[in-house]
Amino acid sequence: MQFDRKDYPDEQLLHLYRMLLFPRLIEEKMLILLRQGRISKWFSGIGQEAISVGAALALEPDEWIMPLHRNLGVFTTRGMPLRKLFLQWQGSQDGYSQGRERSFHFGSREHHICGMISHLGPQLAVADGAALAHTLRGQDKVALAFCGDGGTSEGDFHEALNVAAVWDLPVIFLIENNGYGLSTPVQEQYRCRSLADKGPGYGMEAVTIDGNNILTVYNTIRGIREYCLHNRKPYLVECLTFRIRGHEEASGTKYVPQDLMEAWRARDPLANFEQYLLQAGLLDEETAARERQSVKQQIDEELSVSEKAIAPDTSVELQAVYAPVQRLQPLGENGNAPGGGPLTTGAPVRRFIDGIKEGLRQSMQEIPELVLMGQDIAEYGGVFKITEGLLQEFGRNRVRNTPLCESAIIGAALGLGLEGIPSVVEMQFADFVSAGFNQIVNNLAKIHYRWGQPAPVVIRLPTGAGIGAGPFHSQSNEAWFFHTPGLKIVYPANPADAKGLLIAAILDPNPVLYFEHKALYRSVSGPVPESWSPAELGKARWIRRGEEISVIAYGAAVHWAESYADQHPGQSIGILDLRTLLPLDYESLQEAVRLTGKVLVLHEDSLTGGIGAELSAWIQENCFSLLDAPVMRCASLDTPIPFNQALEKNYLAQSRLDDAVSRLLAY
Ligand SMILES: Cc1ncc(C[n+]2csc(CCOP(=O)(O)OP(=O)(O)O)c2C)c(N)n1
Repeated sequence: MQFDRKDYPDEQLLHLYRMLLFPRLIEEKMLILLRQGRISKWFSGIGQEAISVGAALALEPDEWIMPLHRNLGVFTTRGMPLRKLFLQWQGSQDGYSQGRERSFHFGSREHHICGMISHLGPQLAVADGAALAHTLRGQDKVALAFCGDGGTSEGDFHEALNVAAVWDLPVIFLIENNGYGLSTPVQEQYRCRSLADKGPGYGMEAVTIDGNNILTVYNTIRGIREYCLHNRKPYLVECLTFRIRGHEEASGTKYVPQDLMEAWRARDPLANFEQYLLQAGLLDEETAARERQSVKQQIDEELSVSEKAIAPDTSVELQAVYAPVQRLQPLGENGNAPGGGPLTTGAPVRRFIDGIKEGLRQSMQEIPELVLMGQDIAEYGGVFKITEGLLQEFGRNRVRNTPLCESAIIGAALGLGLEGIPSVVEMQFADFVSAGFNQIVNNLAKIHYRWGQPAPVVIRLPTGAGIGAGPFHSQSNEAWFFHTPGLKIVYPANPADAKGLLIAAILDPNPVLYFEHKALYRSVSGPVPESWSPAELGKARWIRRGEEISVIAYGAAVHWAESYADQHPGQSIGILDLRTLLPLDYESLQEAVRLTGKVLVLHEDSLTGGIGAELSAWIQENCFSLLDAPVMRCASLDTPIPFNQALEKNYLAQSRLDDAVSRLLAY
């Protein structure tokens, strides 16, 4: 192996050597602990350490790295205290994730390391977001994301590289091509000659290098970093290496041909660099042994401290899910209805869509770093024209047209959040959020619980049927997310809430899904306070109180209930607008039961597994003695949403409301 030391002083080379020793010797120790059952699972990076160490050293300490499961060398090179790492792997309260995450699935803001989720590819777009944050702030910093050869086959790889290229982001995408994805050899993973060949396809420079040569990795990544900053562009680097041990310790390496293994063993990054240092006279056998001994001693000492691991505190589990809300501003003087209070009267009357527009525009004015992202939202103003004019007022940096890639944009929003920049992502239609589902339910939703990182991201979802738009432009998909801890879900039904709840969502450090019903945009009007004031999340509001039955609804269904009640003045019908689905206002639910003893849950989404199922279950469990009838649900049919107007009308819950109310009244 040839080493090019450039003009590095001897101490620097010895530092590289020492940095290589840490992951290797820690891992050797951990393999013993694994056999003793003291840690549960181990993904080996033996043979690949030069990549983690070389890349981490080539970056500045405050540049974000998105490592994966074989990058122990990133964690050690960034100087994370070993005892805390050991505590992490033992699942201790004092580890980085307080016992909530395993192996390498954790991050640390202090060390600018973003914790991975198991799905691998989603890390790449998060790097886009971090690089975007630096770009917007005019900082000379790159972000670096790791990816395996297997991970390059994921759609997230394509989306993230494309976004970085289109947005000219200084991201280093580093592929560790170690020959196998679990047991799948590269011949079954891709057909290009080399993975670096993919770079030019995205309009990106790319190179393939020897990933087992620490100086090659270090020199190359340093050079690439300079390139990215100078040219404001991303770069793809493929590091050739090999996985010497099994995918994880239980799975072995039987499927690897012996000669291939031997050839790569001879290319061991640590042994080869050590040999080079010995030959260059920078190291002798004795010093090498002393170095190893000193690292081993440090590992043993830190390990003995970590043996006093503390069991996690189970009492704070539910509080750990959400980041605490600190930024809510006081309510405006002109009385924007807080929580479940009555709607403001006297404020100017606006349409539902204007409530959203105002909430967005004023938030952009009040929060100088707030970024909007979405397809066609800039010049075109979005397909519903909600962002019209915002480009002119706030500029292209903050009002960003995106390529057609929901997953990467939601991932990028999380990356902005790493740097404390809040963002609002517009789904063109709520239906398309399925293409970004993984980032929402696994990355955004879980990140605070997993390692304490807030995700200040609002996703706007134009939702709902009633406009003859067929199965893929009409769905109510709030229930897909309702089941996921860590998300908040708001669903306004009137213009004041459209504004106030949107502002609250933007000020919230947690991921908030903001459902906006398309059919309400231009059909519903009402007073909207002029001030920039958040409504309170998690508070329902009584539209009217009744004595015979209580209808619990949200979104367009609130208007169905109102119009039904208007048409039946002889019936005393209370209507509770939930406004926020997560968190739910349980007090108001209980009040709904107490007032009438008869509850109908009305929603536009299909019946089975909808929000009504949960509300009904909760009421029956907690308010049984207050009930005079079973909780009933009126929901849409359990079919996809049909296009034909008569079919759509038949699909929607509204067509069965009369029957549901009559049955409940008669009970
Ligand atoms: C989306 C997804 N599918 C499947 C898996 C299971 N899995 C975990 S690691 C892995 C192989 C990854 O291969 P590669 O990207 O080459 O990384 P390596 O493990 O070789 O470092 C697979 C299939 C996963 N984690 N995520």
